Amino acid sequence: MSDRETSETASAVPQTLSRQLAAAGQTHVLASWDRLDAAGRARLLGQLSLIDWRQFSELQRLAAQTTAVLPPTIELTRAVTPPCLRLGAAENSIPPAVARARGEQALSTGAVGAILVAGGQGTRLGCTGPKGLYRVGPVSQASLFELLFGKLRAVRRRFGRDVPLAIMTSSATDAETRDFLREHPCLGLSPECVHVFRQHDLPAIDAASGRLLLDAPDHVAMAPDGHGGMLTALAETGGLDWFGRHGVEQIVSFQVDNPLAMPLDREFLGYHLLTAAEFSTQVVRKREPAERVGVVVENDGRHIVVEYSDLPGPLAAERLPDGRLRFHAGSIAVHAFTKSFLDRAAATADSLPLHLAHKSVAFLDDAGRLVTPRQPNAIKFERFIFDLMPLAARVCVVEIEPEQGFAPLKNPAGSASDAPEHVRAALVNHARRLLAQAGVSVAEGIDVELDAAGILDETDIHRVLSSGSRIEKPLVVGCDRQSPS
Ligand code: UD2
Repeated sequence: MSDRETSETASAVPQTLSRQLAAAGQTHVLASWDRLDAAGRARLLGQLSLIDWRQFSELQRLAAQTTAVLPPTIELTRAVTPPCLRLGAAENSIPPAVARARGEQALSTGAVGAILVAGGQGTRLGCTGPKGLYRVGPVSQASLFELLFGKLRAVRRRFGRDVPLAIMTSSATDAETRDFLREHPCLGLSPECVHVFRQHDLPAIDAASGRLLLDAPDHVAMAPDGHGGMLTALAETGGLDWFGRHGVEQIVSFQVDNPLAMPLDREFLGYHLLTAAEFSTQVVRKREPAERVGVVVENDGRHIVVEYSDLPGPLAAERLPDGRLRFHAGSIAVHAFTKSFLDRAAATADSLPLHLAHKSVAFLDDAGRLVTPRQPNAIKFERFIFDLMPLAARVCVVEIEPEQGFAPLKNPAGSASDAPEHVRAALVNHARRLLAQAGVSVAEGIDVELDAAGILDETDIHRVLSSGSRIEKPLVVGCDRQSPS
């Protein structure tokens, strides 16, 4: 439906759409049409016009399947955990110093770009706006966005080249993210090196009837199409060409909820480049079956990530004779791709499989009352970017320690794991460890934080604090010479 058609239709449903709704058996979404005002009609039409009606019957077919998820595309019983390089490990086939030098070269020639996925709804955390605005800096109270953008600024300061950043938003986060970046101009990144793009939504489908659900008279229940939506959305908004114009050859991607993420780690980039991988990924050792991380597995040279919700319980719990979990390469969703691989993948982005999740979705009943079901009543659909892994000619898996680069913010305060207090503690511990390596001691019980934009590594710490100094009060260790006590 064209814009013109939409704007002319405050009073009537366009014929094309009427036909599509009738063919799909979804005319019930117009039940309140006669009672809607012009704004409500425009809102509903706007949403309906974004639904891909050719794809809809496929969504219904999938929703009717008895399994909640698609079966993994690999024979798991014969799969193994692939060999991993370990960050900083002397026994790696490529010496860490060599990898690091290669990564530095890539950063200093401006060949690396980044994608930050920030379209999730933060439902578990219980936040309504974009998660990126959540303030988690233990001393600075900086938001996730500030902490993560800071890392790119630190790289620019060291290597003199911008890292072009594409940020993926969704219907749930787009407006507020854009407002925030306008009010705080790109958080110090060069505006021409920031590309904000929005992923698509997919409708939720009533599990029993296969029908669309309305959660308001003028609103269909829909949800972002998963971080795999980045490929289509990036290509559609010219993002891949934009990276190309900036001279980007390698693209890292990372999630907004992990302030310790180190997608631009030089050694990681070096392994990615020196192994000529099309897809590299960081993992942490998964220790308990219930940890909510996908696992990287390999079978006959093919790598895939099996999401935690897709891994059968007995397989998740299986252990090797040495006590490690059989599937222990826990994905933390920090990836590196060659740009040419993403270009190739974008041409067939629709072929990323749809993952299904049974969710509880509020809906209007036949009497127009809003019902919030306690049990899952609907199917939601998502695509995952890591499903590109089996398409890559070569994959490189790099294990890091969680203390170095994984502190996800998922749950509200007071939860057993991944809550704000755990993330803050992880940031403090990280700062303490790096400060100790730089010969700076910190008094017991004192919170310290490394300024994300100011401190890339030990060298930067020495620019502001000399070895042998001691921190006696809460401090954000930053770029200016500081008084520690
Ligand atoms: C994700 C991974 C899991 C593990 C874990 C580490 C998936 C499917 N699972 O689990 O294997 O790596 O993270 O923390 O990736 N997002 C979007 N658009 C969407 C959906 C999500 O941008 O439509 C973003 C979201 O903002 C967040 C990230 O993707 O940054 C992860 O989403 P999640 O919180 O739903 O994934 P989670 O924690 O179940």
